[in-house]
Amino acid sequence: DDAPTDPPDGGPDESSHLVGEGVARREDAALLTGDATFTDDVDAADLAYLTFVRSEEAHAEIESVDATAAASIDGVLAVYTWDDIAASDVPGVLPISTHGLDCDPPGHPVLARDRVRYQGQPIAAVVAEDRYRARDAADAVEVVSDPLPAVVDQREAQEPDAPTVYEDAPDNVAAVSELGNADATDEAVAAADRVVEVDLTNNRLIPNALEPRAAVARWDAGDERLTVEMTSQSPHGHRGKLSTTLGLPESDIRVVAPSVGGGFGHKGHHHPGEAAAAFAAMDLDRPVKWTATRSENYFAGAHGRDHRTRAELAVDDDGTIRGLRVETDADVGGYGLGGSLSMPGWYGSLLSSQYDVPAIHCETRAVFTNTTPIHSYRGAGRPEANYVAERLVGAAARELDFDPAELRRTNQITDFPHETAVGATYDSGDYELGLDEALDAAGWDDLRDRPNRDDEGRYLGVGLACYVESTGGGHESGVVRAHPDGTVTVYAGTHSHGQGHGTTYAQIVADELGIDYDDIDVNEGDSDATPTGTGTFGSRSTITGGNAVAESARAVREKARKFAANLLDAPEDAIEYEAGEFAAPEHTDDTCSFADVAEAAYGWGVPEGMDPGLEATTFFEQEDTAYTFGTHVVAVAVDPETGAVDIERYVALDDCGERVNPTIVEGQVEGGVAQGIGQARYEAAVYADDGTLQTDSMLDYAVPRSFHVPDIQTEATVTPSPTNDLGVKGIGEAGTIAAPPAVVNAVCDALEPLGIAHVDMPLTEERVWSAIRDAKE
Ligand code: MCN
Repeated sequence: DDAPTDPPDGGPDESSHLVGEGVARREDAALLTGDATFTDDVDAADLAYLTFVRSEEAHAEIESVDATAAASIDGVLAVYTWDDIAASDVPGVLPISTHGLDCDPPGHPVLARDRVRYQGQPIAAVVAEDRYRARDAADAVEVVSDPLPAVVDQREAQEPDAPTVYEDAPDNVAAVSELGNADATDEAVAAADRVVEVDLTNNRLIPNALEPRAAVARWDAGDERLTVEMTSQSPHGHRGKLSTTLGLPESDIRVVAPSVGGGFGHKGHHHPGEAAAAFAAMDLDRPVKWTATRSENYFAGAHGRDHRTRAELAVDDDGTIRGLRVETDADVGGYGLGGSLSMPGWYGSLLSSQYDVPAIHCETRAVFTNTTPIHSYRGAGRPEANYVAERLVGAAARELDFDPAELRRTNQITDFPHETAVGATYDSGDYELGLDEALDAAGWDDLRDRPNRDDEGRYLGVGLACYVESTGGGHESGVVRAHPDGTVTVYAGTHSHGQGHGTTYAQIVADELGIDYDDIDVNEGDSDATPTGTGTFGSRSTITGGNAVAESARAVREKARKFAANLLDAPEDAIEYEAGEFAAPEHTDDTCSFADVAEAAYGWGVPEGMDPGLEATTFFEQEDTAYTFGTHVVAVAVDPETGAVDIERYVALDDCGERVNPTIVEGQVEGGVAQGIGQARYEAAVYADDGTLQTDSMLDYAVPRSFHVPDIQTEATVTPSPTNDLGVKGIGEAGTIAAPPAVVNAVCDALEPLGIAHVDMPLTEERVWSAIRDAKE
């Protein structure tokens, strides 16, 4: 019953309740038929093209950059180096948040100043009449550099003789953050019957959107205003960052995100590309386009994850968890970027997962290495935290000889709100129900009862992972504007790059206004259209943007009621409103429609005491975080001859509160699970010791193909969140959080008869086969 519903003849019945319906995504036709405009489709008269000269070395001093030959190539308009930026009024350094830092890193210059710290760092930018000449000229730029020893591993980087990425941070540690209570955790570890340990690698991932990053910058010399069309998840966020990098007031910058072919976190981050295009557009007074190649995305687009963690779970023989101690080395690459440096609460604060853990202590070190900067990849800290918690609980179940589901049930939090030992206040949930429903749907008992091996000799296993995800955060603006003909345009500060806000926001507003869904247009992605905006990340849009547009729609409805009272010549409290029609049955048989009211609101002779117009702007501020939760169950068969893992069954049960659109929610879960399986089984960025990225294309970096992704059975429970009127929680990242530990737990369960306790992600055939071979030796 969650199949997409096609609104018949231009929309569902006006009186129907659309929130909760699986309305088909209205944005797909344009995206699928090529009608949508992506950044690289943007054209302009006199458009020039920018490309970068990038460092081949991961760590080197730049001795000289000679652009003479490149600049003399026909059609080349400019070749910029750091000297050109230094000679201008432009600061030219990407801003980073230094909150909580133990050192003062110099920041990421748009073009290398004197040293490069990762392979692919931009050294010079070439602008030419077309992109081919720009590329040829880039090849003609002569860079002389003096290579330095590189370090690519965050633990090795802390060794006394390791190369230093910044003089200011001699041990390469950028920041140390602590969460929880160290003494209470020490006591719990000392008192518990046993302590279960894991040493885990959370593999470095490269976000793979269909569309590489791109920007088109235009400078209006008359207005002295910069417009940047770009692949952004957060147009207002990029406006603020560009303002710092370029030294322009925010009010002189407009950022527009046209259709964006996927973001997954890394299009929220500020990269040199858009800043260099803007610098060139202002300098040349011509529109300038920059589009990353796929390889450039691999070398120089922000990466995600890359944690190394030692963790201990203090647990009694009856299964009671007493404490959790976690020590994490988080690689932040050559230039830690904003959040990754100061480590937001999204990692440590989720370590309690669904369990009542009385004492937790987490120490996280952010470490510089000569690798591509780390920012966020779908989940941003929460998959890392959940992997630690759920692998530990999996390992504990095995040591205690407990059914992994029972061990979880024994420790699940049952009362809400619940404050964890790492300071998160879970708003609501029914964790046991979610677990039970997931186990039922998967046939857990039958899967557990299977023999260790099937007829083909494959090892059979079943695993699960529960999770809790913090969703939402901050404030968001939503504008609802009725036009004189009764149609409505909604503007929000969030940005949909695959999530389907055009559909879900229209569902919300249609319900609030009682008008036809097809009369509602949704617009996002223009920093000029809303007063401000925070953007789309952290599964925050439905909670913040959805509630903002809902509140604005309610305000519009209440104003419309006043106009209707005037049109019907009846007192306001006698006005009834249903399905787009205002009536006052005790006063008149006349009725008027929402469109009649809108026409009156913009017409001559607006009633005394009322303002003309029918629109409202709301800032929705989310005060309390909403915690999504769920349980995923995986059954696998592992071929000992080849190491191949076959996922035979995947059940995802997720609870994101009220679902605006269950079909879109399912799609979000499935996409997230596919990426979670990608992390668990295939994907990892690999560096050679000298800092050369060895996985620099899709030939080496294994993104799962459709046939690698099993059928995913999606299930749901619905626990409305008390934190917001819509009762919603976010869902955009849930799959990436639950899938990796669920898959690894299942494979470890399968390999238990061989005495294999753990295999690090990604569980490639080679790794699994090697683990089996080593175990047999
Ligand atoms: N939804 C719903 N009911 C809920 C929760 C969500 O109907 N209770 C719907 C929403 O209305 C929205 C979608 O599900 O259409 C996702 O909403 P939400 O969970 O609020 O997440 P965001 O819209 O803020 O999206 C961000 C999240 C993140 S952080 C990443 S990364 C991510 C993701 O979404 N990147 C994506 N999903 C993606 N999907 C696609 N196709 N492409 C990406 O780049």
